[in-house]
Amino acid sequence: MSSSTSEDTIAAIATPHGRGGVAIVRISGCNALQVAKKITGIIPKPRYAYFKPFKQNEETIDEGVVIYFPAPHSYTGEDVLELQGHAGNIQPQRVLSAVLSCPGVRQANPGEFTRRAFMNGKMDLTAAEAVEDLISAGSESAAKAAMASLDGAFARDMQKLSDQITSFRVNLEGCLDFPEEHEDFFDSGKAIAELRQIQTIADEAKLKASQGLKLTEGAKIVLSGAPNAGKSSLLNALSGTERAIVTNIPGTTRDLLTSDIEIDGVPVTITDTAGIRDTPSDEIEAIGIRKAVSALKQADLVVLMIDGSVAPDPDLLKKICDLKKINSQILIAVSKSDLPQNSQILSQLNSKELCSIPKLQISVKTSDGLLSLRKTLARSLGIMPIEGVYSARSRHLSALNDSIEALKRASQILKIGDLVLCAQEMRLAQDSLGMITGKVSSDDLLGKIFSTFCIGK
Ligand SMILES: Nc1nc2c(ncn2[C@@H]2O[C@H](COP(=O)(O)OP(=O)(O)OP(=O)(O)O)[C@@H](O)[C@H]2O)c(=O)[nH]1
Ligand SMILES: [Mg+2]
Repeated sequence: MSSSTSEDTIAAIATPHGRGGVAIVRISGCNALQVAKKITGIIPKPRYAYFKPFKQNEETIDEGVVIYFPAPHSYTGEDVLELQGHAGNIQPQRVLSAVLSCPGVRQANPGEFTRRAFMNGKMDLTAAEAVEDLISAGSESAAKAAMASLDGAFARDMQKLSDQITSFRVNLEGCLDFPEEHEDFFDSGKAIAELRQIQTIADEAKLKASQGLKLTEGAKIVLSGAPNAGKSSLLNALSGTERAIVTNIPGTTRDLLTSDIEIDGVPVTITDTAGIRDTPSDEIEAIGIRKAVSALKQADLVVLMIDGSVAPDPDLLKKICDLKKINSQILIAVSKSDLPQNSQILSQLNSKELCSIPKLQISVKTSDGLLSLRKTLARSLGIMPIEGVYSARSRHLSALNDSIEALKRASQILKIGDLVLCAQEMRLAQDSLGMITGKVSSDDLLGKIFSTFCIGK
């Protein structure tokens, strides 16, 4: 890849909007030095910091530090200039306007600096995407995983996998080119074992990436159940806050209430909902129930709360089956275990229809069962605390899955001795890996990826 592919010079504010210590206007492209001359009056030496007034048409609009990073030793691989001035709601915008008035400079699009870094070979696609994941990390573990990807851990695993596939393909293709020497050249037993080893590496990478995806995307848990079941009490207990109003009046929660917690490092949003009942007391409660149903559809996991201390709803089983139709990922928490429990409820919940749903008893009053609940939530959400996790996105997982599927097919085909088809599947497996790191990419894909970035990155 060439070290500079873009003709126009781009500029943007690289720091967050609002009050703060410093705001940085970043400029990248071949006109960066002219911008330095026009705004600061100097041609800065590479990587030296100068304190200068920033001027527009003789008027001093700010003052601060100017640093110049010539290509290719910069974030984007192009000439980069940084103007570090005062932060604030207005000031950085004034500096940016002055920069944009320089010839050949335009406002950067979202993610355009990082896109240029990728195009100029400064980073592969997993690292470029990790930049955005790092910025939007919702937990320390998510930030750690994003940093691992930015540091190349994901790309290295993909490279290792790709290298193994290459060496396998070299043997295989060699054998196809010289079929008469097939017998001596190709040991099918060894090849099957080698392919198994490649599949193991791919499966390990998938596990790390799928945990990374959970860290990047987080998870959504929705609390559901009849009025007074204890949903809001549980939201408060899990989040350690008094986020929700708790009373013994059925129908206390009307609107959706959310709280962000962490489960084994994964950022989880818990949504408390209006208790669902057939006869809402008024229109407000009815709207709340409709919103609750819509939240249920989008949840990764629904915690259905059932008050274990009262006589069961005669339609309990039907209601659980109806809920399963809205969202099949359910966990049942029988609440108020500190009070005498109604034996009918427990026997109904043990019925055959519900045997596949995890169930546990909890008490928010005594905290009994809350630790087990957190563990069960983690298990139900597929959260596994494993080493070496790197941040990933669903497009990575789907490409990795495609690769793993192609490897599986290759392995079956190899066993029946069709080397031509096996070679084709191995090529497909390798191409899918290329989609992850960006060796195989299209403008469309890059457009989609970088458009989700913030401006200035
Ligand atoms: N003894 C006991 N009482 C509880 C427990 N959890 C909740 N409660 C009580 O049950 C009542 C209802 O609790 P909420 O958390 O408001 O119930 P909810 O499901 O949010 O109710 P709605 O908002 O009306 O749908 C309150 O009086 C709580 O103090 C528990 O574990 N033990
Ligand atoms: Mg409530």
